[in-house]
Amino acid sequence: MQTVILAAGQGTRMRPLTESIAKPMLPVAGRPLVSHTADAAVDAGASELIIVVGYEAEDVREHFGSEHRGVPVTFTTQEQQRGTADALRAARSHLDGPFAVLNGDNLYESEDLTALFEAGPSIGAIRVEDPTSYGVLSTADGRVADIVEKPSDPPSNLANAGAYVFTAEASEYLDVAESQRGEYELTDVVARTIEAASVTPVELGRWLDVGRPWELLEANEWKLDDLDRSVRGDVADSAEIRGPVVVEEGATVESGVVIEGPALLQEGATVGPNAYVRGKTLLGPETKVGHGVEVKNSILMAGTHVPHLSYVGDSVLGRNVNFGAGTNVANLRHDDGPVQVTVKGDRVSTERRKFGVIVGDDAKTAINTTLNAGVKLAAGATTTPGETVLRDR
Ligand code: TTP
Repeated sequence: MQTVILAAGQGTRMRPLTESIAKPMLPVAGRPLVSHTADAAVDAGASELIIVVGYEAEDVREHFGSEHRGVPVTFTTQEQQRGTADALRAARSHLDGPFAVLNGDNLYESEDLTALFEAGPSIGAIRVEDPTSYGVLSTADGRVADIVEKPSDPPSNLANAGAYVFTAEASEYLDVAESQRGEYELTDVVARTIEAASVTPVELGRWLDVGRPWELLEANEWKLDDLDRSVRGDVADSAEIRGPVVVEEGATVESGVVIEGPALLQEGATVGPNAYVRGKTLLGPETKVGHGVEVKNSILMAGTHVPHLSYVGDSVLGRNVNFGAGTNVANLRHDDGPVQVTVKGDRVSTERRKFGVIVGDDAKTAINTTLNAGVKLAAGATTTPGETVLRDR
């Protein structure tokens, strides 16, 4: 089945990490987020991947080239990011039968997509405790009757998981009216499909929508769990590697280091001497974790250095970040409440007891900087020696 992957969005809720990179290209367990989405589609039997690109498109094109694991890849461009139905319109001329649509920033299990593809026309749904912030499916006689956006009185616990199989005719329904928030929405195309055809709800076992920075951390936690131990880099005799740790060729682990898996050290990463890397950590290409540094449950993107005497917990550090000696991250509130982050001007709960900081590309902290839980540093931001950063900058 032809599978359209929507990957054109600007990822504004993910700022500053998406300042100069498309959200689907952010690293999850060492590979772009969207490559995990594409894997699940290929494993479920996609015959062609049609990837809609727009914002920072070049990296996406370059990453995939003309095929993904033997399946042909076609690119199409959405010139302006005017909504998900508009994105699908950019793919219309390539469609020639029933087709699947996936969000390029969502993680799926391949078994779930297999079931979705087999049941088409179909909608993937995830069972959630509180569906009031989702599109919620109402069903009748085992078919989808309606999808209600953010209902105060939800008709079910089945939330729309942004995975669909459409009928061939649905490509004629894409010229929907502009929604109240000024976008052309895929849910309006879904509504017309539900009216015209019998659409099956398919409950997914696991799903993650990666919209905000802590969800990138969750994605990394999920996909690092799938790693098998493999140590091909240069590891000092006195270093201890515990559990499912991948040390890629070209990565270096120096003396006195302890690494507890799951963890992935990519090519050119250097750890130690005397450093402690704890579970669910991704150290991207050419990263450095130096002497007396502890890193836990974090993503360090390519070229980022934390060279001396620091603690980094539950955090996402963009590309080419440098932490001055003694920079420490708070990742727990003393009232034990969930850490909050400002997303597009609103304070939002991460629903995580432990969450550290989000740091944009090229930011640099001075020595002995303290970063409070939930703080965001913009791309290129700096701090002064001994500074305590309590608010975003
Ligand atoms: P969203 O997550 O709603 O949008 P976004 O990715 O731009 O992020 P933000 O809201 O933080 O700005 O989009 C869902 C999926 O659809 C996602 O994979 C991106 C894709 N998309 C497009 O391809 N084109 C668009 O115009 C929009 C709005 C989204």
